[in-house]
Amino acid sequence: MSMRMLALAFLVACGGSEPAPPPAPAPAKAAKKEAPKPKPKPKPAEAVVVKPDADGVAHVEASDMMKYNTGRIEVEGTTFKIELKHVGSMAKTAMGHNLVVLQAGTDPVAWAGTAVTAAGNDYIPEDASAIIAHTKLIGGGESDTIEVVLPGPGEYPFVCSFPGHAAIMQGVIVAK
Ligand SMILES: [Cu+2]
Repeated sequence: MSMRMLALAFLVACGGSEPAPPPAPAPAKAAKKEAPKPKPKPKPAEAVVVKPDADGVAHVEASDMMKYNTGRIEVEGTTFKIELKHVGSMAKTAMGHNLVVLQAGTDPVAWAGTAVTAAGNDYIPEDASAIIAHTKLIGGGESDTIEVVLPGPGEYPFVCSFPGHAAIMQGVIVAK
């Protein structure tokens, strides 16, 4: 084979062909992106409902994150118990928590404002007229259980009276 023949053969083999057709469009179904699955969000505490267990005890947790695990306690009747458990590890002087049940209609944040001066009494003010029941002030790893006797069915605010906690650490007891 001469050089000329080789060159021709090369041209025939590789040159002058039609441009390749564009790739066929993928079927619409395959092209459609699957919607990303929404990530499970932690429920805000307000959305978590706590009810008394078989022994009539409503279990509430408080943490080093300055939060209760619930913003709503639902009870049947007007007598029940609340166990407050501090699931954190911080000392009560730094991240103390209590749970104070207040008379219906009491503004928990405004009331807690009157409690900040009562450091000597674990933030339970001398004027206890708005208080229905309250736990001790506790630190990490501690718990306290109290009996609550409500004056009747209705909605009663509860709050932590440790300074600065009331705006976040509050909720409502709904008694039917
Ligand atoms: Cu607190």
